[in-house]
Amino acid sequence: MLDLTGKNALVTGIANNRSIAWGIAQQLHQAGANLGITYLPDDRGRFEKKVQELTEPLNPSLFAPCNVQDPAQVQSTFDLVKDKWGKLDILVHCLAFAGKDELSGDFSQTSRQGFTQALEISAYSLVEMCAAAKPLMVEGGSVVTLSYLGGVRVVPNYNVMGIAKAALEMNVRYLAAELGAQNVRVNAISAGPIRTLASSAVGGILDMIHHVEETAPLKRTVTQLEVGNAAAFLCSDLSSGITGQVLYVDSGYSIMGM
Ligand code: 0WE
Repeated sequence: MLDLTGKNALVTGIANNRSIAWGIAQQLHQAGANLGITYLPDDRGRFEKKVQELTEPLNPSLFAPCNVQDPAQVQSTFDLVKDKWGKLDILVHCLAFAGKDELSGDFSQTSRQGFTQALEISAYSLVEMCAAAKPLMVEGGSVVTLSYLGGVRVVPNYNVMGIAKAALEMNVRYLAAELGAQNVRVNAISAGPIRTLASSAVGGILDMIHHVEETAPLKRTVTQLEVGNAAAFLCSDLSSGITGQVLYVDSGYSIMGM
């Protein structure tokens, strides 16, 4: 059934045990994948220590700093993949950032710098990583990224992140069209709201979660492990005919009109 043994999977975007990327990494490990983990380096090494301790039980065979605002770090991450593994099968992209100021108030007040930064980190980084991964995915492969409903509909305060997710979802389609020729599939998961480091920094996230619990068909939010299971499916041969898609893992919330 769902078998990822012999597959090399690079997972980006783990910050702590609430990260959706952590839910994905656990399910890929359970399915037998060989893991590589990247983390955001900072001057106090906080993420490095936290992510290293957290992921140790999954026995990652690669552990690398990767700040996507630095092209040299992206290149050295994939150089390491080439040196250690020779080939890459799975790339999991769970990276997003907008300045806190941009995630409240009037969207028209989005700054030029805030717009550029949000799109660079949250959308362009997928293009750059796919370019670096392309020559390493010699046996075909699967790329999975994380999106959110705010990229297709207006969600109060999501603001410039919505534009970044719209760009990300279109990146998925253009990348899928290009990379399909070498049997590399590219898909996104649009996850419902989950309490994570990123979302907890957002005012009103608990109200949004309660709204989902009342409105969504399943009457609850989704968990990181449920997103992880969908990601494992998209990374496996079970989804061999699926590319360029956005799969909603949101308790059905997005189908509702009232
Ligand atoms: O994509 C996200 C999180 C995006 C995010 C969150 C932060 C908070 C802290 C990006 N950058 C930052 N920068 C910070 O400084 N989500 C889908 C979660 C999320 O974020 C929201 C949401 C939801 C849901 C922001 C506003 C409104 C709803």
